[in-house]
Parts: sequence; structure tokens; C-alpha cells
Amino acid sequence: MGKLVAYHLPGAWGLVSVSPFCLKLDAFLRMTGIEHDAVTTPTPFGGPKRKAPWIEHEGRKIGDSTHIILYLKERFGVDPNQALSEEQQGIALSIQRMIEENLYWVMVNDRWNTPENWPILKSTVLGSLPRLPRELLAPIARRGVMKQLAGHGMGKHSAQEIAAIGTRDIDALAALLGDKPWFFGDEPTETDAVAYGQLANIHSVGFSSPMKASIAGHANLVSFIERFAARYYP
Ligand SMILES: N[C@@H](CCC(=O)N[C@@H](CS)C(=O)NCC(=O)O)C(=O)O
Repeated sequence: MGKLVAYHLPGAWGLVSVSPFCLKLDAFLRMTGIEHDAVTTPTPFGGPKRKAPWIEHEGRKIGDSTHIILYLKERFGVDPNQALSEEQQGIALSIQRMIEENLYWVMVNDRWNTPENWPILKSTVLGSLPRLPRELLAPIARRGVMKQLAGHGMGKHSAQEIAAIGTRDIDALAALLGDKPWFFGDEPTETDAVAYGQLANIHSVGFSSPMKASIAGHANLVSFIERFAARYYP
């Protein structure tokens, strides 16, 4: 089997990557024990979809964390979800979609569209770039992200509405986890990697946000993030 290389955006705030999708893939690779090289890349532009993460394996480049995980499951014969019932698999996909297609955009708004967070963000998320390219790239990157936020629709809401949207997702995640150690019981599954990638990236940031406060208000989610980190990022 050829060597697998996974490309991730850089880390900050004690996390391996500031990108929830990169952190999710890294967590999945650790969970399944697939041998690989993890490479940090300052921008997503080397990826086949110009987004991070991406992998290279046996001469192929594959982009999108979900496509990559589907590929890895098939190619390496791993599946942390194999013990789940069909109903649980349906719930797992719904949780993933809520986190990645909705809550993610609340996080993006907190990071890029909140003036007091911008300087902190610039020096961490773009912090691995040398100063001059960073100063040139930062406003361009920010304009691009604002366009994405508006295109998605999240950026059309007021700050209060966005906070309320994110809080409902966080409350739903806390209710789904309940008092279990992992989302589907006693053993971690892919859903835990998805949730960790996103929740840790809200909880650990160096600025306050309504979402961070919302997670802090759910002791089970805070314990979950700590439990995941202790197990896979000791
Ligand atoms: N659906 C993709 C989303 C990846 C994604 O949005 N990555 C962000 C970083 S968190 C990115 O590279 N954004 C750059 C851009 O959109 O220009 C996945 O699961 O990998």
C-alpha cells in the first residue's frame, strides 16, 4: 500500500488544526490508526478543490474530508461506524450535516465577521504566513469568506440571530450526547471525530463568542472535548 499524506491547515490554541474539517480528518486518522504523514500547509490552494484538507495516495489527490473518509474506509478497510444500526447511521449523517453545513458557518461568522475577533484570527489562522504575504492576503481572504457567508445565507442574519442559530445546534448536540461518553455510547465513532473537530474549534479559540459560552454552559460537551483530546491528542 502506498504512502498516505494528509494536508492540513496549521494549528493554534492547542489544536492540531484551526480548520474543523482538517481536525476531523486528523482525528479520524488517529481513531483508525491509519499510517500516514500529516503535512501542514499555510493555505488550501494546493488541494484539488482549493479547500483543506486533502490527501495524496498512490498518485491521486482527493479533496473534501467526507470524500476522503469514504475513500479511506474502503481502501484501508476501517469503519468506526460499523457497529451502528441503520437508524443510528442516519442520525450520524444528520448530526454531521448539522455541524458541517450549519454550525460551521456560525463559527466562520464568529471568526471572520466579528470586528473584535479579526486581529486575533489574522495572527492565528493566517499566522503561519510570513508578515508581508499575510498582510496582502488577509483582506482578500476576508472578502472571499464574507462572500461565502452571504452566499450560504448565514451572513444575511443579524449577530443575534446567528447566535441563536448556533445555540440551538449546540443545545441539540448536548441533548444528543446526554450522559454518554461518546455520541453513540461506550465506543467512539466517526461522529465523535466530526463533533470534536468543530466543537474544539469553537471552545478553544483565543476570543469569546456566543458559541463558546454556549458550549461552556454544557458540562457534558466540555467533558466530551476533554475526553477526546485526552484519548487522541495526549
Ligand atoms: N466540505 C469540505 C469543506 C472544507 C473547507 O471548507 N475547508 C476550509 C477550511 S475550514 C477551506 O479550505 N476554505 C478555503 C476556501 O473556501 O477558500 C470538507 O469537508 O473538507
